[in-house]
Amino acid sequence: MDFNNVLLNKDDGIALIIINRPKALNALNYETLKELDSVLDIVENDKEIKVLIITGSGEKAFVAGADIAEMSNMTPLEAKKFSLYGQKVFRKIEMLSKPVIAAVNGFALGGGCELSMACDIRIASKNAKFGQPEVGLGIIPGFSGTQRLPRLIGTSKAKELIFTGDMINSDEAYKIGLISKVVELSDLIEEAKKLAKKMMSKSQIAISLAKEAINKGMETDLDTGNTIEAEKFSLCFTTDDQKEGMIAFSEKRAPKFGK
Ligand code: CO8
Repeated sequence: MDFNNVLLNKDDGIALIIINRPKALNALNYETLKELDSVLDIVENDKEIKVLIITGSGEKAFVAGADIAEMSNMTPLEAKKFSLYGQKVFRKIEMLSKPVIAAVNGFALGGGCELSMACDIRIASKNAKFGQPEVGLGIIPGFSGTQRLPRLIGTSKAKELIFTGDMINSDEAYKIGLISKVVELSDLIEEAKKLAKKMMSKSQIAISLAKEAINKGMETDLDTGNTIEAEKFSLCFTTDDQKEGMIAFSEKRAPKFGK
């Protein structure tokens, strides 16, 4: 399938999605969101793909937000539909059965910051900038930024960022726990792939179950979260990976998962 604004590369079990509208700093218009939606289905259904990396094209932007030109004349109903659609696509990323790494290579603003937050892990280049500048446009974050940012960094800092529209650099983003690593731009994709490969040496089923337990647990109370964890834990014992992992340990050899 050919897409206008999204590229999909696949190599050695790792899929790389590149948001590719460099002239608009990779801003998300409706077409790009739709393409991302379709590409995510391809990634989900491709058994060879174990880990997904999402980045932006060029050296300036990851994604500079939702497309302001496209939004400027929306009716309230159209705005609601656009917001709900973006939320749905980002939720698909969050619920993907495979781990997703955001490799943030520049501006991650508004919808771009929200896209990165839907990913499981964020690493960023030194030139990256994060922010939710929507209040400066007379709107609020609409692709789950009001929901995920406070969950990730706490309400005080999230409100400060959303109410001021301030941009922060990757060192600051690292300090507040929004991202887990800062690297040179030239090393960004290699670093993301290194992380992906480390995960690929482990049990993919176990990672997928851990992802579900974490995601669902973060959305509920501790007791319900613990029940979810116990269920997923028990499910591990129905898999060949659990047997292989434990036998390999006792035989003092590396496990061979996914047989
Ligand atoms: N939408 C559309 N076009 C954009 C966007 C954007 N978000 N960001 C940049 N562009 C375009 C510019 O218009 C410009 O196009 P042109 O060359 O045709 O004039 C081109 O990209 C290059 O941008 P600049 O010349 O502005 O580059 P600078 O280096 O001077 O500045 C910035 C870079 C600081 C990133 C600047 O472009 C900027 O502030 N961009 C907008 C950032 C922003 O406000 N993002 C939030 C948008 S709102 C949002 O994301 C809400 C999400 C939820 C939506 C819910 C639906 C209702």
